[in-house]
Amino acid sequence: MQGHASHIPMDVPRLEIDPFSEEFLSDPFAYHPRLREIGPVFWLEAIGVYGVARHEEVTQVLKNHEVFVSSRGVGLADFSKEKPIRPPSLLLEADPPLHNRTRDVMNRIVAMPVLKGLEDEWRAKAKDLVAELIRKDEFDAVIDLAEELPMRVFPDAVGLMDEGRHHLLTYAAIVFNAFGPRNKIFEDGMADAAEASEWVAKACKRENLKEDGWGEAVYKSADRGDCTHAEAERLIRSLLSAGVDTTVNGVSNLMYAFTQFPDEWEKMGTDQSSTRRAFNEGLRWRSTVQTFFRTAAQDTTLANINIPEGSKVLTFLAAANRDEGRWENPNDFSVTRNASGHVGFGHGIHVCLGQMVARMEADALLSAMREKISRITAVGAPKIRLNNTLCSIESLPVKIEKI
Ligand code: HEM
Ligand code: OVM
Repeated sequence: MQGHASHIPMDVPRLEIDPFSEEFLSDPFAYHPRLREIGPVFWLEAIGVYGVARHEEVTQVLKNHEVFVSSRGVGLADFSKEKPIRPPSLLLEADPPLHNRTRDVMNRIVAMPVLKGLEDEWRAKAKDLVAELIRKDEFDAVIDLAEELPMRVFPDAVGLMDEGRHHLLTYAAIVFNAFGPRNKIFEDGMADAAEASEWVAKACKRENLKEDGWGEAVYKSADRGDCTHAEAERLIRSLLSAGVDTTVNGVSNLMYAFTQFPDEWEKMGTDQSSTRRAFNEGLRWRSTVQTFFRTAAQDTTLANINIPEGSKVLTFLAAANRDEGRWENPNDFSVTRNASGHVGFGHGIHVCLGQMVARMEADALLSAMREKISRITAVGAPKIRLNNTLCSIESLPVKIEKI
């Protein structure tokens, strides 16, 4: 079976719970305390991999990219043994020196001056959206809000063709499911896979990208010789894979946080330092990207435990972000907390390329909302969407009070 190492380690605590089971993924936060308590490193029998759930070991694994590599896949599948479902990402699934080169190319595409040039437009779009929302007293914070803003700003920034943009969310769900095992959650998501993948492949082609977007900018880097044209196409695929579903669910999870802690909304100001702090705290409190794997490229030790070459190690980012050894009252969502040091965007050389993009979307939305809305409360139970990697919400009915 996939992921099953032949050896069973005797020197680490072993856990039966499957972190990709429906029970676990329906409420991962209920299981995280056990993962953190059992020891700094544990063995997950159900999938035959090591796990780390404390802030200290999660950051260590992510920092030590020479030993804990990404090129063998950041999902359960070991690319040295199994064929990946798609050609590997040149960023996420690459090690130095390739990664240095591709990351340099892409850092320039989403550099601060580029983003600053889009800020006014994004803030205006956020204000329009909020004006539409506050005409109603109740709306769905996922469908009407969290899915709307990223879909109004991101595809335009990349310069994507207009037709078929809805495939972006389907495609991302498939990509994030594929980091886990080939379970029912993965199979169910594969229903629309062919169509969505074909659309994404087409959207990444130079002839289908608009002149003034990030996509064409990547091809211009290739014209200058910073990467090949085939690499440019694959790098644009990274933007399409990681750029929408992440921010959608980042906003959904933040709105869920506010419904659970309704007094926090009024404590947040409209200025950038307030909205930034709140979004960061949302990512700590309910991390959108729950887990990523690494593969040990050599025999090594972690917290004095031997990890043999070829072992997969599952890093529980979301659990690290609620480690009581690192955070005070970690289960409280507090917009005044300084959540920096959270690993919701990862850590080390693979730290999120698009974090400033995500932050700018969130700032625009939160400040526009906070200017018009004094309180947000839930009016129905949220509906969770199961995904092997993402903490995802399908529906979150809310009621607002206007200022
Ligand atoms: C990497 C989370 C938004 C593009 C990562 C990683 C995490 C993450 C945890 C680290 C992966 C690893 O260590 O293996 C998030 C979250 C987001 C978000 C929570 C929103 C709230 C975005 C956006 C983009 C993006 C908007 C595109 C503009 C990428 C790319 C990588 C990455 C390309 C791979 C970087 C590399 O390997 O060097 N993200 N992300 N992300 N993210 Fe994001
Ligand atoms: C990529 C990619 C895909 C999914 C997620 C991600 C969170 C990156 O294709 O580079 O980062």
